[in-house]
Amino acid sequence: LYTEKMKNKMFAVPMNLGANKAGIEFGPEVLEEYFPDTFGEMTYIDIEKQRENFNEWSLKYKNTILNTCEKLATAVNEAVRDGYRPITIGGDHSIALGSISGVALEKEVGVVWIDAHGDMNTDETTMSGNIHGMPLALLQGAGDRDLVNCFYEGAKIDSKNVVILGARDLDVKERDVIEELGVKVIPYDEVVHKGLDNVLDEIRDYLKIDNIHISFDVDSVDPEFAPGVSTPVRNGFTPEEMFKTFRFLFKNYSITSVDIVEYNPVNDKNEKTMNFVNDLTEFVLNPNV
Ligand code: 6HN
Ligand code: MN
Ligand code: MN
Ligand code: MN
Repeated sequence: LYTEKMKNKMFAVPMNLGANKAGIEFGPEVLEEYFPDTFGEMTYIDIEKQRENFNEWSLKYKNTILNTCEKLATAVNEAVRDGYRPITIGGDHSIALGSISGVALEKEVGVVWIDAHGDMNTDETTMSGNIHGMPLALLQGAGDRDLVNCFYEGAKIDSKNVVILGARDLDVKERDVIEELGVKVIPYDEVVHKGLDNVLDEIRDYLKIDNIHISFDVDSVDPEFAPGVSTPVRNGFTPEEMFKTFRFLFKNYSITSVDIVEYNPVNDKNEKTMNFVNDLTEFVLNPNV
């Protein structure tokens, strides 16, 4: 086991403005209600709606998202300095701008972004204006200046230390941003063709950095197993593949911090997604690899 046993500290961010869809904001409280043993000790980051909330079409709710991400970054940063592994439960994926900024001030981290999407739009390429489609670009310094400068000025992660795993729905202009920055993308299709074991070995050869932040978007998993998301895309990971991926990452890297985002209880079926998110979080809290 590479990752030392670390104490965990959990944060809950009931944000839905980055997805501009109802339901995701209930994720943390539903998890806490059903699984108090796993989620009973989360520190909630509250979302104060800013007066000029709806800024402009291409950056919906920018002020509120930025403000929330800065609060989350401050809390996460303090946890890292105190020797904890921060686990952030979403909420939509815009909050990764905060969690990763908080970690990155203390430690140089690489990022494994597990997602059906790339989340690498900028305000110039976005077709939705939804900020949850942008955090990975922002963290590399691409996009709106105010958001790029969240918590502290400039880029938080180096593009060569980033892997997007499981993508199968990239926007056309988003692909250009990915290419310009030179981010490695392993589409889910490639996982199927090469086999997960080979793909994981490839990640180990590619990411030459010890500290890794895992940003896990529940929509990376196939909607058959995890329908409770806001932007489902077919042909995704099985839960077994995801456990294997997490086990591999915890075994081979020092996992500084984890996000688990985009769970939307309103869209769930037979509590499948809720149970999966609980099982995965249990692993993260106590990684027996
Ligand atoms: N997520 N690429 C689309 C957009 O609106 O920019 C979808 C983004 C989804 C973001 O799932 O975290
Ligand atoms: Mn995402
Ligand atoms: Mn996604
Ligand atoms: Mn194919």
